[in-house]
Amino acid sequence: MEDQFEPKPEHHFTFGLWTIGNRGRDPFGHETRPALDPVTAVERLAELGAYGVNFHDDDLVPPGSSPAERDRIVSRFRRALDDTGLRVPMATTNLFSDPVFNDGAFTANDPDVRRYAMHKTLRAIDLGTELGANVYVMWGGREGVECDAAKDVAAALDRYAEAVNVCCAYIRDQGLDLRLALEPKPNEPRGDLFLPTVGHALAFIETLEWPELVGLNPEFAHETMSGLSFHHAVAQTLWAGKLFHIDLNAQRIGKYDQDFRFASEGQRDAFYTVRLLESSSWDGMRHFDAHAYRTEDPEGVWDFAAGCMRSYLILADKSRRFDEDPEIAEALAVAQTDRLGVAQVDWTDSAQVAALRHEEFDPAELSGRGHGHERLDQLVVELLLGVR
Ligand code: DIG
Ligand code: MN
Ligand code: MN
Repeated sequence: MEDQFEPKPEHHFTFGLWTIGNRGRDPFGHETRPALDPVTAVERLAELGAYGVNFHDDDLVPPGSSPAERDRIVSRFRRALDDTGLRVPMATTNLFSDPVFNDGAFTANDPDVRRYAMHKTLRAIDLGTELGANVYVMWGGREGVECDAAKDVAAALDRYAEAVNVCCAYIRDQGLDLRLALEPKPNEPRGDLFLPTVGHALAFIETLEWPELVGLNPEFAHETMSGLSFHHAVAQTLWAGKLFHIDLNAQRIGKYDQDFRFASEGQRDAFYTVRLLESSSWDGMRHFDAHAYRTEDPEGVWDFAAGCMRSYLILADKSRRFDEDPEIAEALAVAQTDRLGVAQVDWTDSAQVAALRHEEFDPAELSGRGHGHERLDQLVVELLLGVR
């Protein structure tokens, strides 16, 4: 019998080369796995039913490669894509590994470093679009500070905006079918990062020259690190029309960026996130920006990748069961969830606003109305525990 949770390309599951290629190094230990050939990554992801693969420029073309080596690498990678049917929906730049970015890339105090970071990004945009990417992620891993006296935050945000505007200008000038997706994170590897949450990033986008070209790539672990609800962050990003991409993984509140296998932690937030993506019919990539435990051998990496996709499909099935469950439907009615979507006052009608000011209310009667949230939440818990 077919496994109903078997990943297929139409599910739009993608992985970055740096995720399945993560070699297990951490701040306190060396690599535990050998390097993964990008072509092998493509072949194994295709076997597992993934839709696509993403990369940072340096993941595919090692820094310092000659133009001839670059072309050879790209041709070989493209052959693997053609042979397997795997796509490249997203690309991004590594502006965090090279020591040159130790004080930031777009927000480095040194203008020569800022110019180099923009140059590297424009080249990486060419590489990504050459292989078919139509979303370009910008994660500012080094855009931040430890020594607060050394960094003028307003000036840093001006420079961040300058770099994003330059990239948008390049996209427009080259006529590229590409949109930028900023990826917020509160800290790590810098003490504090600029654009730390979805909220900061949404406000930042509105200051840009071409805000319509710029959206977000929210990450489960990054909002969770701050103790925030990830699915609320995604809901507001969708509400703002700015969900251009998403980084799915798992994370425990208050810990370092764990980038665990999707749904291995935070199952409730993961469930509501999947429910949101599926019920909003969002057709973007379900990208897993995560990696296998350091304990895993090379084969364990593919257990990790399969687990990410399988758990997503299981939670999508739970969401369908939620919609079909009569007791949950009844509990939703008691909670009046359908009434939140109904506007109450046309603020352009002065008579309505004035009438509201003089309307009579009985707060005591209003406060006595029950909501049935305990029963509703218990039904959801039982759904997730597999007894409904
Ligand atoms: C880490 O969360 C970041 C980098 O891996 C990459 O730039 C981005 C793409 O998803 N996520
Ligand atoms: Mn992360
Ligand atoms: Mn990420």
